[in-house]
Parts: sequence; structure tokens; C-alpha cells
Amino acid sequence: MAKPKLLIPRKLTDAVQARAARDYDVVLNEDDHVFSKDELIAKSSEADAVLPCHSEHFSAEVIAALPDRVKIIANHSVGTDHVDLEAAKAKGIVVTNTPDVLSDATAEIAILCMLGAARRGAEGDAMVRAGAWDFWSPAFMVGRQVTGKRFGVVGMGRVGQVTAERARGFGMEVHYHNRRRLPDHLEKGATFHETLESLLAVSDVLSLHCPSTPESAGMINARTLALLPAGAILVNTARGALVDEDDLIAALKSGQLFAAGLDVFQTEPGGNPELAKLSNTFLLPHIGSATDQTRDAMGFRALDNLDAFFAGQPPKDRVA
Ligand code: 8YV
Repeated sequence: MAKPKLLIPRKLTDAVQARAARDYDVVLNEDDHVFSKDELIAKSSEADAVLPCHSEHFSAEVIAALPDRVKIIANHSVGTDHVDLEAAKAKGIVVTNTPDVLSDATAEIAILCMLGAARRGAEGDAMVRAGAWDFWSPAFMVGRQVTGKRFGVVGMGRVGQVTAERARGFGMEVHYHNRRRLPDHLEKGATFHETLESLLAVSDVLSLHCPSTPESAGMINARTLALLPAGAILVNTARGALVDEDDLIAALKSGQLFAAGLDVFQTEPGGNPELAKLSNTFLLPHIGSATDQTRDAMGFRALDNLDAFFAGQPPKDRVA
């Protein structure tokens, strides 16, 4: 039987691409450029399956343009906000994601963002790198200590839980807001807040780990930022759309927020030049899951989902 044709629009690890090539008739994107909408439609239309990243936007328009040949979108990401799930369902296209395998890597980046923001990591690094470190005093580059402070988690899913566990390593007191309260063995003594507002009031550090949906878009804005304790720190490793960046900039400038550590932005790639001008931001280019180990695991998980689908079994991580 002919192997199913699989489009892989971005460069994945050698091990993932080798396994894909063993089991599928693979179409690669050799120079790893981001497909235009038309290119995404054209290339996907010649495949039975696509293994995209969050950089490929399967909007309702793109999905509507796909022929029936395309049976499954097996994402190389846990987030699925780049795929219109309702449109995929309506068209009978199966959609999967890659949960679990990136939780440790993303939690590491969340902690890096927290510490980078709290201890002025970007400012210090830039100063030394520029040869501009010409003075030292006990009053110099004083930041915020996070040890023993309150760590607020919005979205206590897998990444949120691992990040909370790492924060406990700093003696932080964990609070969270989630759609549902977790059972004791997952909650591990953290304090559940029924409302976002209640969580905000006690979060010295607020870390975002919820999915980006129409409902969660802009949830961090002037109103909600004002509910944080004065001098709080915002960490976002989830999605840029959760934060109103103009309101965040105002809160960073006024001192309502001490600092922000961000791995994700409303505009990607690129980020926000106004956030980049501020000395109290620690900014990374969406690298939460970017370790060789995790990239392998994400690719293998996506291939596991494809293998199950083409073997006529339900893929483990089906989201639509
Ligand atoms: C990835 C992500 O960088 O999984 C997600 O939702 O945002 C990131 O882990 C990316 O999607 C890799 O394909």
C-alpha cells in the first residue's frame, strides 16, 4: 500500500524527519520559510496529512479551501489557536496536538522569565555586553527577590502545574485560577481561586498558562493589571493574545508592575518594539519548548498521532 503523503511545513529535528520519511511520503520545506496563505493551501492540498507548527494558520478560510484529500492536521504544538477547530470539525478533518511533552521545557522558560524580570536580567546582560558596566555599589541594579513570595498561575493545566512545582522550589506560595479545581494530589496545597480577580489580588508574580481563545483574549488589561499588588511581576509563556500590550506598557511605565518576563507577543515573529524600549522587561523570542529533547518528543508525539490515525485507531491527542 502506498504511504500516506505528509506535508511538514517547518524544519523539524533530524530524528523526527527521519522517522517521518520512513513511514510517510514526506514533503519538506527545505529552506524553512513561512508559507503564505496561498502556499499553505496549495501544498496542503496535495497531502493526506499535515504536521504544522503554530506558525501555520489554518483559518476557516484556509480549511474551506482544502480538498477532501486532507484528512488530518497533526500539530507540532500544544496550543491549537492557529487552527479553526470548528471549521476543521465541520470539514471532517481530524486535529491533534502535543500535550505533556513540552511541559518541563516551557516551565523552565517561565522560571527564566520570572527571574530575568525580577532580577533585571536583560538590563544587566546588556550593560556588561556593551562594555557599559563602569560602576558598582550596594544600591546598584537592585531587583526583587521571589523567594517566599506568592506565585499566581492562570490555567493550572500541565504546564501550569510543572511551573508551580518549580516555583515551590523557591519557597513560593502557589495560588491558581482554573476552570475547575484540581484534585488534592495535583493541587499539592495550592490555593484555588474561583475568579481571576481573586487570584490577581494575591499574585506577587502572575504567570499565564491558559489557552488563547476568543474568551481569554486581552484578559490581562488595564483593569486586571490594576488588581495586582503594587510592584507585581507578569510572566507570559502562553500566548501574546492574552495580554493587551498597550495596557501592559502603561503599567510597566507607571511602576504598577515592577517588571514583565515575556516569551510570547501579539505579533510574532517580531515582538513589540515599545516593550523592547523598556528596561523593566525581559523578552524572549517564543522559545518555551525549544530544546533538542523536547523538539524530538513533540515531533514523535505528532507522528504517534498520525500513525494511530492511519492505522484506523483514535489518535491519543485528538482535539477536533
Ligand atoms: C512551539 C507552542 O514553539 O506548543 C505550543 O503551543 O507555542 C510552542 O511549543 C511551537 O508551536 C512549535 O511548533
